[in-house]
Amino acid sequence: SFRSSTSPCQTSSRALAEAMQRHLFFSQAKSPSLATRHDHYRCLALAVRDRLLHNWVDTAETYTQAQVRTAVYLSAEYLLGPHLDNNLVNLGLRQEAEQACHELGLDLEELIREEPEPGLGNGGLGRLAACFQESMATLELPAIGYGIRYEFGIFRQQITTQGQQESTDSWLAQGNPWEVIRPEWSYPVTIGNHTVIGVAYDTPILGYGVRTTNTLRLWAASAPEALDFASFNAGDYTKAVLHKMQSETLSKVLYPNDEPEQGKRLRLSQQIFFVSCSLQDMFRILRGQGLPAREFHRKFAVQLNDTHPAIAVAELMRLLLDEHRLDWDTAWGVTTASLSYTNHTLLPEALETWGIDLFQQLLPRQLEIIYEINARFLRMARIRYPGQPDKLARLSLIEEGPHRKVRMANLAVVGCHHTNGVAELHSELLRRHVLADFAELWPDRFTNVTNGVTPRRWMAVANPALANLLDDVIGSHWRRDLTHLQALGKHTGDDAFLQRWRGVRDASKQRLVQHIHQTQGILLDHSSLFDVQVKRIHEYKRQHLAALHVVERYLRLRNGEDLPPRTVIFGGKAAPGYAMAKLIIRLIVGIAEIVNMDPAMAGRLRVVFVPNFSVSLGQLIYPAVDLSEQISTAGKEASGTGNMKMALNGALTIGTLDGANIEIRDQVGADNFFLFGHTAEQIHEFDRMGYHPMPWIEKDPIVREVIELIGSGHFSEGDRDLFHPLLANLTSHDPFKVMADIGDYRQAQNHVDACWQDPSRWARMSVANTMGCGFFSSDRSIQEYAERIWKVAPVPVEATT
Ligand code: 26Q
Repeated sequence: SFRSSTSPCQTSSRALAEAMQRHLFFSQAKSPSLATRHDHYRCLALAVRDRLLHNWVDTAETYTQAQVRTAVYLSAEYLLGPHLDNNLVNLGLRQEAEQACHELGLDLEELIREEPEPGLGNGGLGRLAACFQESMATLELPAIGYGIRYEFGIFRQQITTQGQQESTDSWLAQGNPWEVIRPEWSYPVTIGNHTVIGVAYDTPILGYGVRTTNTLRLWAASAPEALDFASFNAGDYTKAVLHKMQSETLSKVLYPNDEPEQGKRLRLSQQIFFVSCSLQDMFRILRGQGLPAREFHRKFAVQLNDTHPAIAVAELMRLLLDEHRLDWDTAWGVTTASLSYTNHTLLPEALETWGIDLFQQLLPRQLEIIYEINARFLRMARIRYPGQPDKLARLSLIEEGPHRKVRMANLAVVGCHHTNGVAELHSELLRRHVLADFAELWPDRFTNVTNGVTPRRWMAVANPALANLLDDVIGSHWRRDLTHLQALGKHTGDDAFLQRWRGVRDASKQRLVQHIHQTQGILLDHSSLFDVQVKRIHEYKRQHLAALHVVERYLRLRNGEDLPPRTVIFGGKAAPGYAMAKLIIRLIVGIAEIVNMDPAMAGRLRVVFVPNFSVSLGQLIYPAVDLSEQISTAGKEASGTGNMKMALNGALTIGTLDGANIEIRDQVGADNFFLFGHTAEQIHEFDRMGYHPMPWIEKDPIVREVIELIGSGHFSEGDRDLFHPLLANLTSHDPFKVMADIGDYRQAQNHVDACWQDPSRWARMSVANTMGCGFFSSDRSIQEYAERIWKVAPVPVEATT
């Protein structure tokens, strides 16, 4: 049968090549002479898909038969990145695919680059969700991820002299071989006086070296009726299709902001849309197992990825009360026993709220339920805190005032059994500041789970040369248990090993040099220090601090100082409505233009802004980083995960005591980390006492010169006004305290230069970074969630089909 012909044991390069040829005819309907590179990519993708279907079907069958407790991840974003290479690695088919392509006269790497990446996320939060899916599968945990199948993902970024230009990301334009539509699983969601239908699209999530293949189920919005026939028959064709268009708008596009915008009706609609579909699907699964609604919490542990799905608290209550007829107390017990919440931010302005009016319009029944939850909660709190109306006002799910609002974080904490932060410092600050009143009320609900990243994508796929070296030196177990990296400790004194290490790193840098040369026409020197900051552009991440330092190096070099050659690489998207972030991009581009043109900078300093930073570009860039810039104002970056990806691949970090930087420094050793800057506590103290940049500037002649040069129009074709808003901010009220940290940053950078001058010392520090990063596997994070929060255990998948 066709099944035995694709069973794993018969998978060989020959069979894979034949399968590709079959798909060219039967799926692409083409002869070889007409086939495009994209056709060949699709043929390989489909051939690989054929080979994972057994595992996928067996996994679903195993979970159904065993009636297992299941982890459910609810996230509005999944920044998956391309599937092909990752799936080949996780299936153990990478070499066969290379050979098969070779036999067909194709280049595997070229085909891998053909895949448009599903950019269904903004940055860290979305990428974390993707790493977590892969780790849950690798750990053989029964799990489902639910989200939205955005037709357009995060916008494509082009960089011109004008700065960032956005265009739409049509990732589905050429079809998607990795998804399966499930029209039989679709659910109605009523929003205001409209009902839309959510249709399931499933994507397989492969564990590494195991049969487990979990499902990521994304909802696409469709209209209950394609046409309003009354309008159609009356000749009003526009009106006839209006409702269909309005419905489909729901899953049309990802919001490109990584902070909430006020009152966007469509965004709230997206949230209830995917949350309601997901919960209805869970009840369908529950029913399929013959379990009653009141057992929901026994079957499912549901993790809320930030407050974007926090409406689940009210929607689950609504379904239990109205559809499944449970009484309030039972329903509340089920809800709070099912849900748990991860917070990803410390910026108070980034806490999500929704105006009562909008809520009332779109979700009147859910609002009624929120009022009832709040009334019962405050009744309890009033007994605990008699005569403390201020405290009760802070705890309330409703923000009072002229425009009353629902506070989604408060709703999440009240409706969940656990709330966690994503790094030690972040969790501590949640308990002490952002959610202090709740932490006092329910100390046991608060916990930390430090983020992690998957070593499969971020080492095995992104850095195969390093993976090979590790296999030779410490064996291959690190892919499943990253703590094995500790074993590198025995080799730090081995010169032959250090030579190979440097060879691997140099090859990665050359690969990046080639890419930047081909795409931007800039030729970089791979032997220079690669100093990299890639992440969303945000004032709190302080790309402008790094930019000011570049200008300082430019001045010092022009003054004849001898500094070791550096290549400074920036990348990242700015939210389209975030003017200051866009101005920071213009500053970097302006600096790059002047520096790269100046003959005096040749061989000493280069500045590059890599456009359209993405998962694929991350895979290319992270292995090539010598110096990882993690320079956020202390107390502002919840965790960071790019910091982990770079250190894991052998970069040294220059960083503040913020987010997971602190834990990275603890793990790799303070001697192998370039620390600078004020602590979160000191920054907090600035805010309490009043922060004034001028005294810092007055005692720092270099920074004055830098600011004057930028203000003179040197980097803006003589335009003295362009950067004024940025400079005015830095010199007056700057909430991110750039001037307070820039002196210490300079000293740390000088120390970087000194260490770089000693290549074997740098190599040993690099090894120490990789070696110490075993803790930052997302497998470890997921194990903590599974054991401490979800109480979900592994279930190995049997071959059943
Ligand atoms: C909310 C409402 C309306 C529109 C947009 C949003 C929105 C969307 C995305 C708000 C926030 C985000 C993304 C936040 C994010 O990526 N946070 C990062 O999460 C990482 C994973 O935990 C951390 O490592 C980073 O420190 C944190 O910034």
